[in-house]
Amino acid sequence: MITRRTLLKGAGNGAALAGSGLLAAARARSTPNAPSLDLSPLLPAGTRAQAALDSLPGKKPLIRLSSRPPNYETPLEYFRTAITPNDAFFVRYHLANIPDVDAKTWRLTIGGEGANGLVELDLDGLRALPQAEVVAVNQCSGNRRGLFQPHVPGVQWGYGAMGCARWKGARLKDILEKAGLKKEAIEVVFDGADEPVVDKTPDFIKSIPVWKALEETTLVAYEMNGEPLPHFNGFPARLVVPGWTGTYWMKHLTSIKAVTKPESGFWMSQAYRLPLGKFPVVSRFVSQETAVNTPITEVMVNSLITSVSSGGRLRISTPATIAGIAWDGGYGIQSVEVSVDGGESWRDAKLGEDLGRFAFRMFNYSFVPTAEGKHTVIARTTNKIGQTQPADLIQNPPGYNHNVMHSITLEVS
Ligand SMILES: Nc1nc2c(c(=O)[nH]1)N[C@H]1C(S)=C(S)[C@@H](COP(=O)(O)O)O[C@H]1N2
Ligand SMILES: [Mo]
Repeated sequence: MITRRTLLKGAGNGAALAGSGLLAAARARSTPNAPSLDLSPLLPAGTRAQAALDSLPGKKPLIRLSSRPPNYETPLEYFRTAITPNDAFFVRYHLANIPDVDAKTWRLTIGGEGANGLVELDLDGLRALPQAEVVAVNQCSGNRRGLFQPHVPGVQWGYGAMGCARWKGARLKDILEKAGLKKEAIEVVFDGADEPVVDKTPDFIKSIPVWKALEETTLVAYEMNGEPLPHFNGFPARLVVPGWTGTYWMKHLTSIKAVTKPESGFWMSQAYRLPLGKFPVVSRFVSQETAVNTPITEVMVNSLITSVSSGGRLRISTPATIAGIAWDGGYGIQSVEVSVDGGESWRDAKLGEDLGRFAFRMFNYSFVPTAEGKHTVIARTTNKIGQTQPADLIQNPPGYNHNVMHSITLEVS
């Protein structure tokens, strides 16, 4: 059970650090051991009544939103570094039957009517292909759904249905080349080893357009932050689609098919769709568009304040740092602005190391609070193509693409 007391306690810890100027030191420390107690920052009352900290095998305690299928969110404190540790990386599944995949017997088949032949790769065969690396954010389309007002149904994610890792694997284009791609191929379709428990639930099958499949940065990854993929993040191999939301990042990948007609299964034709024209999307999936909706594609420009939780305290006349992370769909971060007066005035934050255009970019802003009382602190990112975070939520029935500016309240005394 998450009580008001544990929430306040969690917030207080961060604030004490900020006030004493130890925040930078705390951020510099490696993986924190104790998960944050701040389980439901700013979420409408009751939406996450079932949330609790719980450990899956091989994982730190994460925020459990459901266990069958496992849906576990990363607590805020793990976003104080640009790379999210494997054992704290969020877990999202649609289907409850998730087999332990044996690396020795695992096979990946590549074929489909849009390919010239059928090829089978084992793990050694995959590893023998030229290796590529990319640091990229994997963010669930429904990240922050729990913050939607009015409420929308679905997993009530807070801020942590995302993570950023260094992925290593083979380029999908090199894998496709093994089977040979026909000119008529328009999409590439992916399936994983997990299955529905009940027959009437459709298998989780996803596709991407051929142009996205052929991008240098689209990988079939077998390593995450220098380690084999954790079981719950897709062991032994998963698709990595930098710039696009997590739904396309097929885990426990077993089948790749090039096709000449749009994939029509439930998870493409019914789910993960957005009303047309609502979001400033550059990267389109034209073969899946209809007159009324479009599949979700790229990640929206966004940011998150992670150095301190809402409700924290700052000491007057004492230097304080507001820090966090910024990211977008791969256009690159132009600037992060921070307001400490509820949006009246804005100052540029300092940007941290650039780990590549698909990665989390850290930011920090230091100031000395001079007035007592409540301060509303807000962060706003602008990317290199001029997209910026909205002040108001862009409503949509499935609760996707929440990228409203993150706003927290701090008490100065
Ligand atoms: N096999 C399989 N792959 C999957 C899914 C799934 O249910 N099964 N869910 C997708 C969704 S919606 C997301 S957001 C990401 C989450 O990746 P993670 O669990 O490694 O954090 O995996 C994607 N790949
Ligand atoms: Mo997702």
